[in-house]
Amino acid sequence: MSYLARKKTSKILLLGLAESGKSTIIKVVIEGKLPKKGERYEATIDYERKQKVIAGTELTIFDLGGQTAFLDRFTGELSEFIFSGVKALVFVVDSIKITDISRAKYYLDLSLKKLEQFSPDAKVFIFQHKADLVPKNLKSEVRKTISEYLLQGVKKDIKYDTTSVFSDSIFKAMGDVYAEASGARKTLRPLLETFIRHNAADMAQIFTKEGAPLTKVENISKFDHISLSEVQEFFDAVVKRLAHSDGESATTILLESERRVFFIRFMENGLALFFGFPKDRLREKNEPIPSLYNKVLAFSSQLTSITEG
Ligand SMILES: Nc1nc2c(ncn2[C@@H]2O[C@H](COP(=O)(O)OP(=O)(O)O)[C@@H](O)[C@H]2O)c(=O)[nH]1
Ligand SMILES: [Mg+2]
Repeated sequence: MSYLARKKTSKILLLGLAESGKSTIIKVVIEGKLPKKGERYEATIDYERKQKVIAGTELTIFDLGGQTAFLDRFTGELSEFIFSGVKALVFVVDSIKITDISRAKYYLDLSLKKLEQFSPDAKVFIFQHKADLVPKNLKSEVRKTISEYLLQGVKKDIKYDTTSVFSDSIFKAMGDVYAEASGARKTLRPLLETFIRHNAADMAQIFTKEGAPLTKVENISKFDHISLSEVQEFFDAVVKRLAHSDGESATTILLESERRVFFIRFMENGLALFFGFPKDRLREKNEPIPSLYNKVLAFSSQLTSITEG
């Protein structure tokens, strides 16, 4: 069997009206660029394809141009080509351009119909995007209004997220899409759980190197129980690493806060491992940092060999 025949591939569609934010999401989450405020808008002509390998699966992300003429082609003459073999569809809507909402709903419904026809098992996500532009006191009302409108008459189970490229919401939401489309949730999570069980980690996550989380482990990959300054340190380190990235070699970063030791390991395969160990538990277990370091390295190579298969 040839290498090509063996490689797992998977298709993700990113759809939505023009200027809803699709190309920006790709730039930030897939290409790892920092988002800029007030960037000039450049329309995507027809569609663009981006490739990304996650946990051994090659994902192809289609950024479909949002102009009416393109949308009509995607949902019309090209629909079989576009909607066949899809693992996940992400429909992006603007949180504040409420005048466009009925046109968005029209294309959402049409897309769902085509998806039902050509890829009935695909997962569907709605990103209510540019959530940073909604005033805080209106956030829940806007979410309720837009989600109820968009989901009217929809039978398919849809994951609804409010997102913005100016917070980690877009990374979380895209991480979910990756995990779903690549099957990473099933392969990575048990490994991570085993590691946690055998070691004193109380924080653990596997990210793409741009920062999209791929796993969910109860009580441990939810970062809401640690202080903001600790998370900040982590993300600063990721950003610094990206700035100096040659994209080739693996590196490990060790950070310490008052209460925890953190390891961040960037692997050659484009994933990043993140662990937090509480210092009091390390002392209890008599676990010195060099031995912890070796365990993280061993886990990393185990992960590499599994996701390259
Ligand atoms: N405030 C804000 N603006 C965004 C966000 N995402 C994208 N934009 C802006 O929205 C405009 C359209 O984005 P673009 O990605 O080109 O839209 P597309 O037509 O769907 O590909 C650009 O000016 C972006 O800078 C976001 O999360 N918040
Ligand atoms: Mg675009």
